[in-house]
Amino acid sequence: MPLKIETARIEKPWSIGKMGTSGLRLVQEDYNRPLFLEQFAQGVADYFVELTNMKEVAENNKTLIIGGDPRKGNADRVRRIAEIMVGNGFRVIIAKDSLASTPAMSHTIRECKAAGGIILTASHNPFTDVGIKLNMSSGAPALEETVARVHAMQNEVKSYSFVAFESALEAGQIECIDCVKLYADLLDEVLHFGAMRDALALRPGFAAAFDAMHGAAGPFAHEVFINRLGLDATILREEPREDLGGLDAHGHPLHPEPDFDYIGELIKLNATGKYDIVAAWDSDVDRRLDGGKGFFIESADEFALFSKYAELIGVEKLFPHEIYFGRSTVTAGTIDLMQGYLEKKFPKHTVHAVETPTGFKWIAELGNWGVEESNGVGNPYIREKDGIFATAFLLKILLETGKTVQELMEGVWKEFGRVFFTRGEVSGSDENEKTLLTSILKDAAKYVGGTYSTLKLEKAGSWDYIHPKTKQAADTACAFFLQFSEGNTIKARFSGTGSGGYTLRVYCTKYDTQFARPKSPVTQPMKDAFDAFLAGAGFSGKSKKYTDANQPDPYTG
Ligand code: G16
Repeated sequence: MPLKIETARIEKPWSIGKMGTSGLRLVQEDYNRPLFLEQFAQGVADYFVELTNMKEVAENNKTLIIGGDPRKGNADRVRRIAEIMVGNGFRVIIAKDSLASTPAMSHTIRECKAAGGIILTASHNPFTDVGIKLNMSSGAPALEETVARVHAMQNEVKSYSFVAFESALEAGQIECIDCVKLYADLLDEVLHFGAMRDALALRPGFAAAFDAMHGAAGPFAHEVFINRLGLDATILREEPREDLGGLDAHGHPLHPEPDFDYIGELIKLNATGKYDIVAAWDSDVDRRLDGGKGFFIESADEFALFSKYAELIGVEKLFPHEIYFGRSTVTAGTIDLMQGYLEKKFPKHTVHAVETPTGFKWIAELGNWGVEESNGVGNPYIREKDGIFATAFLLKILLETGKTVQELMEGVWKEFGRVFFTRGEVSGSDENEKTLLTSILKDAAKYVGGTYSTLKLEKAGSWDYIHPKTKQAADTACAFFLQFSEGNTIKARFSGTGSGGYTLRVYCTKYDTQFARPKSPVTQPMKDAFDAFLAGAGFSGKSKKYTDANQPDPYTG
């Protein structure tokens, strides 16, 4: 039977915003406005129709993959979007139970040779927000040009086409896929689970504690660590839940974010010293916070460790001549310190330690071997940052070396030095405040020479991305920087993932060869200098919520 394609008009189309750092994130109420999702999806369909008509594509490139995190309403949204994609001539593969991690979606797109994927997640944002990300046939997130085109097309939509879900299913135009299995198979190939199991058998008592934060991580972690590796693992908040854990004691929605503010139980377990490895992952499992035996690892530091052991996963084989070690510019520059070491390690390659704008898409297009400030690290076998991969790779390194997490990290710091790092924010809801902050940061150079709290401002400006391959410059400043005395560096940029108000993210870094020092006294002068700088420039707000506030510190004095 031919499929019955229905078309319906959208009498009053919405003005749809442009995707930000990663997808379009809005509060639930906004996504739930009548026909908003339909208009959004039709615009995406129009884009993929244009794209797949434009180039010579393989037959199955008329396929799209759809899935996402478990947040409220997503299962219904997956169905609705699938109906619309079929209505526009696509075959759709949806993740089993609609549930997939972002890295597993990226992998599935590549495996199925699909034209792209639609990932329903607002990532670290609470369940009160909804988000949709768009990934391309490479598995990587859509870049600027695509985002702009989709945005334009979404705002031209006047009607949408769809096929009823059940009949599309019956006709084989909608299929289901087990992304968990597909993803676990990939990690097995990359990390050689058999060898890891053998190593674990020689380490009786080796234990793990994980926090899946009631996001999509539970089934992936269970399959990889318990079913396939046979690890003795406790998984906190394993069950995917619509409310991602619900509200905290003060009635605020919990954030499914692997950040010290939100993983109290895991911090307690780690403090017992009983667990060789611990980890938490966000709702779409593309970020992680790893640690073990009382120690937690900073994102950039862990990537330095991974780079030191990169051959264990054959990174050099993935890059024919040039290896790109990426980091978003606001991430601590530990990898930059390793340039010489990496050149010796990979003598047949040209090694580039590249700074990119924030947004993992920039690292994905360079080969996906990189790190960013929000606890994301790449899995170079796919095209997204990947939380479970990071933890599993750390596990492999622990098993290969027989060292603890702290011993491994101290080894890296002894060799290359340590970049102390913390991230805070200035946030509010007043657009005028945002405008004022922006102009202060844009004009920061005029304050050079001034002393703020205990530090002197030596240099200020913006950091603009020059693409390392095309040599093209980015349109806008990717971050503002303030270089203070004694190597204290602050970078700042506005968040592109919020659903209301503004958040200026503030990143503080300082390099030191004396790594075994408590962190707070190192970062405090930068926070004070930044606040004094803002006050001096006429801004009344202060920075707050620094990530080191609740971070357990192994060094006390
Ligand atoms: C996305 C991006 C990341 C970025 C993060 C936070 O991740 O891919 O590069 O670090 O948002 O962005 P912002 O600072 O603009 O809020 P995810 O995991 O949230 O999709």
